[in-house]
Amino acid sequence: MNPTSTAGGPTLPQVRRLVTEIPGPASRAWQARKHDAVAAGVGTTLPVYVTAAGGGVLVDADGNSLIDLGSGIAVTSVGNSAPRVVEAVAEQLSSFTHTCFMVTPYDGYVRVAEALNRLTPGDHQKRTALFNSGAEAVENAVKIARSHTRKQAVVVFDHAYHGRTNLTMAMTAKNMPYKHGFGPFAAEVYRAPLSYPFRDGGLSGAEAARRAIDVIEKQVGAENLAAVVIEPIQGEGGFIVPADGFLAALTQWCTANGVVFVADEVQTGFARTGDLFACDHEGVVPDLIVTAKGIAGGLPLAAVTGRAEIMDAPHVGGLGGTYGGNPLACAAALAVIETIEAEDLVGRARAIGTTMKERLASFGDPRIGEIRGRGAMVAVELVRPGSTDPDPELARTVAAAAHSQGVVVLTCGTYGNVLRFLPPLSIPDHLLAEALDVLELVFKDA
Ligand code: PLZ
Repeated sequence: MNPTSTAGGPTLPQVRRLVTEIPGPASRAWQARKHDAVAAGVGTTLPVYVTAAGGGVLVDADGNSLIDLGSGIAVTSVGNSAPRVVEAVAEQLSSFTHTCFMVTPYDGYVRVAEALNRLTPGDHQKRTALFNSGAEAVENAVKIARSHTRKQAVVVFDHAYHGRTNLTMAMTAKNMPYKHGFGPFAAEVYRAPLSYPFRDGGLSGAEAARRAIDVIEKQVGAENLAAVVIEPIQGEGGFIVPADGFLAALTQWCTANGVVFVADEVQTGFARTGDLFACDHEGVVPDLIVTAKGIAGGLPLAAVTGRAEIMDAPHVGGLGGTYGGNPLACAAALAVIETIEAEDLVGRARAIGTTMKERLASFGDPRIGEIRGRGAMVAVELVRPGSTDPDPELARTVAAAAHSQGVVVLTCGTYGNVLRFLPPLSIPDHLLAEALDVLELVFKDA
């Protein structure tokens, strides 16, 4: 096969094949040019330069074919260059690329809004507004909640990640690398304790919610609070699944106190967790839901969807942006939704999750403190055996070894000790099994 072939998508051979060390000479040459051309602050986890991707593989400039367990951080859930996405975007591309929806609109935007209103949790009347990135959408959810409630404070949680813009840096918990040296941060952002079953002594969902609500009531006050913003399963913070009932208790408190409950489903949305949205798992109905990443198969798109009376609060012209709901991204999103429904990717995510959790458990490794996640959003938290002391060194070692064996994995967590897996839902079973074989060996050697 021609190693420099750029034909991606599902036509790529679904194999792990290493023809050079990782990264190989061509990637190293590009990395040297990157060093001279790109701002140092933009880091790279695994500097293989990709030329094609699809199904469950990434092909690099040296002709290596790597198994993808990252999906570009939970974005290409339908697969890279998924057929319906390619076709829909190509068609849109040849019609028009941009007009600006705020100037002369087009139907793709409206169709995406209708689809999101239909698919997101709850059967109340909804409205949607489209943006470019997760962070931008989170900012807009806060603007909308403030406009609706005429209050200002925002509550977020320990270990939260909401983005890198000024307001979302304030909302994100972790200093390094996201915030360090970049302050001052936006005002009126307060942090409450999360439900983190592995580290909070096994508080029940109701107990953890009570603890959070106490902090909110004593330190903020419902009469000042516009919104509670939470990831239903935390992503960057460590794939932390709150105890059952935690989210439901928070939503109830919000409803009773005139506070907008915002679910940040940027990482968890669009079939990733084995439900269309993570909130669906417990039947939680957020007032506003923020989506991005998996929504458009790799094209930049994000959305805020929610109760009509909240969404319609800002004045006409108060929401927008040049590119929000770009026609190509909207065409991609409609194709993604069609793909999820036609290929039952919700079911596929569940099956992937079951396979992964069973295999990871079979490693029987005492340094794996917890295997957690839902659907195809799975992680292992690595600790010193017999304790909950984080072992970030092991996470780094295992990730680096997996990379050198051609398996793309990511780390996360406040303590950097969580190895996370976000395979594209288009990954074939044999590649998933092979990636887990590699991980088992890597754990043995580490
Ligand atoms: N909310 C829950 O996961 C993005 C960040 C990677 P943007 N997560 C990946 C990095 O290091 O920058 C994310 C998220 C949740 C918001 C965001 C922000 O989404 O599209 O990156 O702005």
